[in-house]
Amino acid sequence: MTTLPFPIAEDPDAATLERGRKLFAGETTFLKGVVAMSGLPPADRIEVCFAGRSNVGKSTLINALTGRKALARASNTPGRTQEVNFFEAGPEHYLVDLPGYGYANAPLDVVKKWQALLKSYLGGRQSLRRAFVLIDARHGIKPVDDEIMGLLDKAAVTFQCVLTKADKVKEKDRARVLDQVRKGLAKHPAAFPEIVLTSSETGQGIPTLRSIIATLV
Ligand SMILES: Nc1nc2c(ncn2[C@@H]2O[C@H](COP(=O)(O)OP(=O)(O)OP(=O)(O)O)[C@@H](O)[C@H]2O)c(=O)[nH]1
Ligand SMILES: [Mg+2]
Repeated sequence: MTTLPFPIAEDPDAATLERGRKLFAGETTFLKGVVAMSGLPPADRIEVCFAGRSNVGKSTLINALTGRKALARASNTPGRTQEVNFFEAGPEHYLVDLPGYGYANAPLDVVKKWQALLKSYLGGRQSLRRAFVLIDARHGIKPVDDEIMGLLDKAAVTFQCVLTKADKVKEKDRARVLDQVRKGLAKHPAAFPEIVLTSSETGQGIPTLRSIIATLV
């Protein structure tokens, strides 16, 4: 049997699941929203961030991980998250909700400002252990995603692809999109060799993602 490149992450063992559960069982609190690199908190925790196109489900995923309905502001209006938002999960972890990219309808100067911040954050944050790059499971990797992945390659930031909205994928599209995503990831040296398939709606993949975050060192 040949192993597929970029397999979907398997369910963690019971002990690892428990570490993930524990990390997110405590309170997660909003620390601050940052609009410039100078506002970043000290880089003294294990930090993970959630990047992706506008509306892909970054804020909703943070809410699902933390079990809070409205910790991170999610909305149907693309461009909802406009700052780099820091959340404290336990005493050692930061979760970072990023502004979406690839949203064309916001005023250009505003978009330019977020994008510049997004890029300097992704390229220049020492304590960033892993970037989760969220991809809509219905649509696959778009050119803007590929651009961000290229930036992460250059910055040598390991990134892991998280497919979102798995509950919305039609069975007939699933294999095709996965294939497209795997081929796209194969071009990126910074891509972590496992994909996480998630749905914030059904909870699919959420315990796995919690465990992945909890076991980063
Ligand atoms: N069905 C379904 N809908 C989802 C899922 N995740 C997010 N959504 C919906 O997608 C929309 C956008 O979600 P957000 O979490 O605000 O997206 P975002 O990536 O934070 O968007 P920006 O902040 O604009 O970059 C909302 O209407 C969510 O309810 C999911 O797993 N399943
Ligand atoms: Mg958001």
